[in-house]
Amino acid sequence: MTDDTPAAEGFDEDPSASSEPDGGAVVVEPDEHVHVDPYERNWMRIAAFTMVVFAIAVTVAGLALGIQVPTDEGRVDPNTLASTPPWSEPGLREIVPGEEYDLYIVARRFAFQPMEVEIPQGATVNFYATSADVQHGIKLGLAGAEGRQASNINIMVIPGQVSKLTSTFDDVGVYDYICHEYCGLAHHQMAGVLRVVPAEGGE
Ligand SMILES: [Cu+2]
Repeated sequence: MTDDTPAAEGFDEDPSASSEPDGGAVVVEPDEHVHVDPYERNWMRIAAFTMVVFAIAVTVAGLALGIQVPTDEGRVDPNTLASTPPWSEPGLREIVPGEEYDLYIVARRFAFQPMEVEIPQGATVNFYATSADVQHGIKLGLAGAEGRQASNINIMVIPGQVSKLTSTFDDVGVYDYICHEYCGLAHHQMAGVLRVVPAEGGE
C-alpha cells in the first residue's frame, strides 16, 4: 500500500477524523461525504438506470401491450380430477352465446383434454388449466407455422393449481397449442388445436 491511496489521502486531509485526545477514537463528522470510486459510481448509475428501464418495460407490457401472466385461480386435488367437476368433463362452456366461453383444460402425460376446440370469431375465452400429474405448459399459437395464427398466450400448468388466463379472439384462424414443459418421453406428442371460425350469420 502506498501513501497516496485515496483512503490515506482522505484520512490525512481531515484532522477531525482521528482525534488523539480521545485515545485514537475515530470521530466521523456528519457532513463528511463518502468516497466512492469513479468506476463504482458508474456501475451504480448503470444499475439504477437499468432498474428504471425495467420498471418502464413492465409498466408498458402490463398496461399498454396487454401482456399478462396467468393468475392462480385456486387449488384442486390432482388425484381426484376425474371425479371433480368441472375437471371431470373438461372442455368448452358457453357463458354468453357467441361472446364468452369458459375453457377447462386438463393436461396429463401425454395429452390435453380437450384436444380440439372451436369458438366463434370475436369470442372471449377464459382459459382454466390444471394438471393431473406433473408440470406441463400450454403455448397457444406458434409463430412462424404456416397457415397458423400466433399468440402471446403461455400458461404454466401445475398439478394442484388452477391457472386462469382470458383472451379475446378477433381473427378467424387456427391456433395450435403444445406442451412447453418437458414432461416425459412422449412430451412432443402433447398438442391440441383451437379453431376460430366465422361467427354464425355474420355480424
Ligand atoms: Cu410436456
